[in-house]
Amino acid sequence: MRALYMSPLSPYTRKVRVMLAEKGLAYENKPVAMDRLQNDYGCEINPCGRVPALDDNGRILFESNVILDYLLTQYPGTPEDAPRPALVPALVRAEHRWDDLQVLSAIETLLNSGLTMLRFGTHSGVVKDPPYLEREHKRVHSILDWLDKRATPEGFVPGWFSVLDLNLVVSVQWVDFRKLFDWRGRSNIDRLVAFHAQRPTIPPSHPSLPA
Ligand SMILES: N[C@@H](CCC(=O)N[C@@H](CS)C(=O)NCC(=O)O)C(=O)O
Repeated sequence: MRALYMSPLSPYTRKVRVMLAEKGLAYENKPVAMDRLQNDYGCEINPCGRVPALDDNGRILFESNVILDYLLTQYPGTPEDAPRPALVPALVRAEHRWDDLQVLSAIETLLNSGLTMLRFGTHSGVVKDPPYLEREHKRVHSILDWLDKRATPEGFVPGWFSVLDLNLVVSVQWVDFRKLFDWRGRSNIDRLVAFHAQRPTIPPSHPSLPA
């Protein structure tokens, strides 16, 4: 049995949904009501009390990028009709390990800033963004400038669909869905996102669609 503890609008959950689709792995969705979290979810599934978490035949994993790493390692194959470019075989490239891990961390920080804006900005009901959100806006633009220098129009790892690409596409599509900030206007990132957003495994889990 394979089950994904999830929330339909969660970008972190979506990364795992895309990877499960890439691998052609069947699973059951287990929606988690974050506002009415049962204590046994924290005790038995994810001590952080967050989604996603994956139960893969009794092995429980949490943290989206750890789950992606697990799925790539544990299920090295892809279906015969898998989309092109091919999915990378590993979370990061051995020969570019530190560069790739930094890109992943920067995208994670961008998404965290987006969540902070969602929780404490005008979306949370306040009339005006509190001044400390200015810092989050500066941060995301600094990250985007930095990422643009490391990206190519066809991805962070040209010739492949990488976990870095997956993280970025899902993050900026969620930012658009929540109307948090304008990430566009950088040529490599704009083209990278347009290129990989077409991939058949990406659109079905878009947050605007029913789960
Ligand atoms: N670093 C975690 C972040 C997961 C996360 O923040 N998930 C959100 C949903 S988008 C959540 O569960 N929030 C509920 C909470 O923080 O209480 C990951 O990559 O899985």
